[in-house]
Amino acid sequence: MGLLTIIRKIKRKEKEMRILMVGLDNSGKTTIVLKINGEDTSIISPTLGFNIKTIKYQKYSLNIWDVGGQKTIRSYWRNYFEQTDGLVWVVDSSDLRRMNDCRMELGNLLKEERLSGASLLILANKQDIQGALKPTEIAKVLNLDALDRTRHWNIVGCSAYNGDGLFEGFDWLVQDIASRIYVID
Ligand SMILES: Nc1nc2c(ncn2[C@@H]2O[C@H](COP(=O)(O)OP(=O)(O)OP(=O)(O)O)[C@@H](O)[C@H]2O)c(=O)[nH]1
Ligand SMILES: [Mg+2]
Repeated sequence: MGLLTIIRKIKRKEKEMRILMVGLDNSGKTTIVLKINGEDTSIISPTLGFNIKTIKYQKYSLNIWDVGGQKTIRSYWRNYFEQTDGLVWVVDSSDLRRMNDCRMELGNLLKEERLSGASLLILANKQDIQGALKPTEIAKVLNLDALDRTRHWNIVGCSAYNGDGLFEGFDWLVQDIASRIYVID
């Protein structure tokens, strides 16, 4: 292998980001990943294990880990924490009944030392549904103001159904990670 090839390889590696998608079951994690990748979102079933997808996003390559959110398998989330650059917490903004669960699970997740350096994007998904809580309301319910002061976080309303807000959210996440990781661009 020539030196240039090696350098190119390193460079390519540098532009990789590892993103972990988490949130309660049915919040829309898998739909969001498919939508961002321009894939069909009409047939989706609950994720029982995990899916990994590598997506080209701007000049970056995102390794997206989409894990199942059902209660019985949430304990497996911890297997995916290592080397996470960006954490995407997906909320079903229309699921008022489970907002408390949502807050508690997010709270537990953020106690995790291995995730302490990860940028946190909260996606207030399903904004297309009538009666869905707005991002500001979700921020209140989830008590985001109480997050650790060193945490980089943002909340964005979106709909995986029509795509609204997804790029706004991921643009922020990718820029935030890039500004932390890549000194020279
Ligand atoms: N109306 C509406 N429905 C959505 C939206 N996003 C996802 N859904 C629907 O919500 C259901 C759950 O979506 P999934 O993407 O499977 O949710 P998930 O978070 O991956 O669920 P688990 O894999 O079980 O953790 C599906 O029926 C989706 O079609 C949205 O923005 N609006
Ligand atoms: Mg899923």
